[in-house]
Amino acid sequence: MSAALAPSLVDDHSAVEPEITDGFHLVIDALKLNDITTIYGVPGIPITDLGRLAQAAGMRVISFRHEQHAGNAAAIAGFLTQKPGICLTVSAPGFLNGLTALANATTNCFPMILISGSSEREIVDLQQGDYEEMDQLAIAKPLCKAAFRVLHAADIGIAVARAIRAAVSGRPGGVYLDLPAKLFSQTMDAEAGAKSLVKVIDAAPAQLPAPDAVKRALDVLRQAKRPLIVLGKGAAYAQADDAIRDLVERSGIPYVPMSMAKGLLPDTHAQSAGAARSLVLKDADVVLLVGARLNWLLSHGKGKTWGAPGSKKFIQIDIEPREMDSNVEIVAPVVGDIASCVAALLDGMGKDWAAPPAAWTDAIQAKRDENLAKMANKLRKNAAPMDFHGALGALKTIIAERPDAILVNEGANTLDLARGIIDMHKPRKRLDVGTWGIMGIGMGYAIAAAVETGHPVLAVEGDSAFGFSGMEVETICRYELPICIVVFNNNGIYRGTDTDPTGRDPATTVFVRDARYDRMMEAFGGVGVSVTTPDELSQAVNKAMDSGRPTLINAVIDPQAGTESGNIGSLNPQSTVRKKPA
Ligand code: ADP
Ligand code: TPW
Ligand code: MG
Repeated sequence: MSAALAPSLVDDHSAVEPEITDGFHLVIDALKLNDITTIYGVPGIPITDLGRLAQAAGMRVISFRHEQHAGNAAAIAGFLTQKPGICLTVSAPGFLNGLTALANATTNCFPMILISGSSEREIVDLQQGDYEEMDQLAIAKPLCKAAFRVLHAADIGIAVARAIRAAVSGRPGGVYLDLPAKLFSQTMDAEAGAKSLVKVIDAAPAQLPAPDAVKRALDVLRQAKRPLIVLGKGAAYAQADDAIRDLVERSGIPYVPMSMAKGLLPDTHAQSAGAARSLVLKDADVVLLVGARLNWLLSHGKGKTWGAPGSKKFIQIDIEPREMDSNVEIVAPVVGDIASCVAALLDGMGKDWAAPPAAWTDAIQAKRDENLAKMANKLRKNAAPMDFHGALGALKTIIAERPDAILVNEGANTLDLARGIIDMHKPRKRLDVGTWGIMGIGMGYAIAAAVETGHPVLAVEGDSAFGFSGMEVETICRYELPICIVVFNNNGIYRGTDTDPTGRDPATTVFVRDARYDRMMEAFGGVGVSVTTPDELSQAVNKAMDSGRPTLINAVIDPQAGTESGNIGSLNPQSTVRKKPA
């Protein structure tokens, strides 16, 4: 070797030193490769650097104040986009905080992935008392669709791919991905690492219904004298909006939307039987369910709600075969994805489909007009303090004028009355407590709705409901999100008038009287307003939505106006025995 070559040999040696990657980078690369661009979470050991590096890699990382709200954000991001929303948490306590959201997502059929750091496997498994020790995989398993743990950096690619596919294929739901601390700093050759990543092809493949099933369904539907279509949030999720509109309009069949399917067709549509719901559920002879389960929200398909026993035939479109016959007999199950099923029905209907008998559609029209007229007067009341109807009348107008705004809604009276009063005009614009009737989704859903869509968000919140996620107003201010929160402040849960019979403490259902929730928003630099009339409310909301600034409006509602448990008082057991106060 000549002396002149020696130095360059040394240089070459450093140039060929293999490039390395590690667990942190592989997780981020795997998500990005699959077009996942946003993470919702709370930092801490062992995932602090993961969030930091993800942000540096151009991902949006939204840091919350509590994991449950980050998890709810991920879940509703999944509903809105058909891509699994990602929630990132620390081990044990952070994981458990996120788990409620994962279970809620699974219950609601929303795709999400909870990625949680976990503690040292060897110590956890021997129960030797590690920092934040917990067997998280075992705990997550019964509460989600699938749960995976990754021990080797080389498996990160395949694990992320499996998690994505599990979340969005078939019936969507929550997936848990357990990443022990040691995994993140494991290194491997960068090229081998890149090759280990997997891009998921066709994550939610079309599932075509069998031709026989489609024919059977059309035969039943054709015989109907009083047909009805029920649209559920599965239909909203499916993003088959045009096909669903065609099905409704070409069949001429009246339809009822479940709460998160409102706006799939505008609530003002001539065929909407939403305002005659009791009548149509009771009197219909054939009911076509599209992405709606016959669970408690539809009285399990039986009982008084559904009229005389045996008076109904159900046709059901759902991607989950086991949903069929879950509560009552389904005479025509159509198993497949909604887009494919609805397209097949449209195909089979042909050009000569006869509209339902006028006796049926006229009766519905009459009932609907009667109910809407009864409601209209109540909505115009401009009194102080407001009742729910007066306040919601103002918000109904605002949503009609701003149909792109997303409405988030939770509470009891605040929920049930808003659902009935506020018409929705576009698909996937109403996000609410869903299948569990869970309180606490408000700020998480509002934040993700703003982040994912860029549209303004109006969150209509009972004062109790708001309290479950209220601290996230800081998150809203920090990210300067266009969210206007209206707290319906009636001093409590259902009503603000209960008292402790012994006179010792506040009653269990009441809060600090005349609280000023608006000041919570001001504390973080947002806009706070307190209003007492529908006119003031209307002005304040319009101003907030024009400006796009984080705003909280404390809407003073008559504490006597609500009813216990809102619309579902019948599910609320009450003792008939009342002993004398101690
Ligand atoms: P709602 O509460 O609005 O009545 P549910 O959550 O009870 O609605 O029902 C939603 C249903 O939609 C679930 O049974 C789910 O399996 C189904 N579903 C979700 N996505 C699809 C899809 N793309 N195609 C077919 N069915 C779907
Ligand atoms: C996680 C039980 C149902 S509705 C509600 C509670 C606590 C609050 C109702 O009061 P709010 O509404 O929001 O002020 P309003 O207009 O009637 O006064 N914990 C969870 N979920 C549920 N559903 C509850 C408790 C509940
Ligand atoms: Mg209240």
